[in-house]
Amino acid sequence: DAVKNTNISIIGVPLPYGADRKGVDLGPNAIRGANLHERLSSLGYAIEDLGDLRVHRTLPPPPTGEKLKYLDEIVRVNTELCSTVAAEMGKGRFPLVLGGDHSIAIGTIKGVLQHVRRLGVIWFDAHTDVNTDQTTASGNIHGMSLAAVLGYGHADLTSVGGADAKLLPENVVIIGARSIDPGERAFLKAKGIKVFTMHDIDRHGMKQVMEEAMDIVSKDTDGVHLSLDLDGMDPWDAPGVGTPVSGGMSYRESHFAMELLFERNLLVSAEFVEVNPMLDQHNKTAVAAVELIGSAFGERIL
Ligand code: B3U
Ligand code: MN
Ligand code: MN
Repeated sequence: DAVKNTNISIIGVPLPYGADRKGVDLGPNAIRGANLHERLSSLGYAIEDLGDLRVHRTLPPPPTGEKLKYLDEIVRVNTELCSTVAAEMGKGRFPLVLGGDHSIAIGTIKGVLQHVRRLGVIWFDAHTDVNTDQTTASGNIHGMSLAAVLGYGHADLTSVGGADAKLLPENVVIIGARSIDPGERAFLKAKGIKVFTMHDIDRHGMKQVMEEAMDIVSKDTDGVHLSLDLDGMDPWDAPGVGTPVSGGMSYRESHFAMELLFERNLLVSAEFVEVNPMLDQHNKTAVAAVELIGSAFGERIL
C-alpha cells in the first residue's frame, strides 16, 4: 500500500581493491541472483538495472607496506560512480548501489552530494571506516571511505567529485560498530561523530537507537543516504564478508532498523556493500542483503 512513487536505478560496482580480497567483486551479481529485481518489482517499484561499472580485472599487487593500496583504480572507479549516481539523481531516480567493497561509498556519497548538499548519512558497519593513509594499519581504502567523504585523507580520495562537496560530521551516525582502530577512535572523538556501538544497541535497543539516529541525520538536512556494510550484521547471519566481527546486529535487529527507516521516509539513496560470495554459505549474505533492501523499501510481514 504505502509504496513510494520512486524509480530505482541499480548500479553494480564490482570493485574488490579497497578490501584487497578476492570475491567481493562478485557481490553485485550475487545480490541480483538473490532475486533483487523480483523483490523490488513485487513491492511496486519501477526499476532499471544499469549493470556493472567496468573495473580492471588484473592489477599488479601493491608493494608491501603500501598505505593506499590500488589508489588509482579506486579513484577512477569512484569518479565514474560519482557521475553515474549524480546523473541518475538528476533524472529524479533513486540510486541503489551494489558493492563491491566499502570504498565505493566515496563515489556514491559524492554523487548524491551533487544533488543533496545538506546530506545525512547512516553508516551501518562493524567498523567505522575513518582511517586515513596516516592512521591505517592495513592500507585498505575500504577502511578510509567515511573519512574521505568528510574531507579527510589523501587528496585523490577527498577530491572525487570535487573537494568542496563534503559531509558534515554532525550529519553522520554510525550504527553497529564493534571494531575501531586507535586512530579512528581519536578521529571520531575529535570530530564529534555519533557512534551507536553494539553496547548502545544492547543497552537501549534498536528502536531507541534508530529513533535517535534518524533524528540526528534528518536535522537540518534535505535527505539521508544509507551506507550498509553487511559485516555490520552478525557473521552468523551474514558470513560472506571479508572481515567478519562477532557480536553483530542480529537478523531481527537489522530488519527492524530497515523497517523503521522506511517508516520515516528519509532515504534518497542507498548502497549495500562487502558481500563476498566466495566466503559465503549458500549465498546467505546476498539473500540477507536483498531481504534488508526489501524491508528498507517497504516490505512488511502483514
Ligand atoms: N579498520 C580496519 C579493518 C576494516 C575496516 N573496514 C573493514 N575492515 N571491512 C582497516 O583496515 O582499516
Ligand atoms: Mn565498512
Ligand atoms: Mn565493515
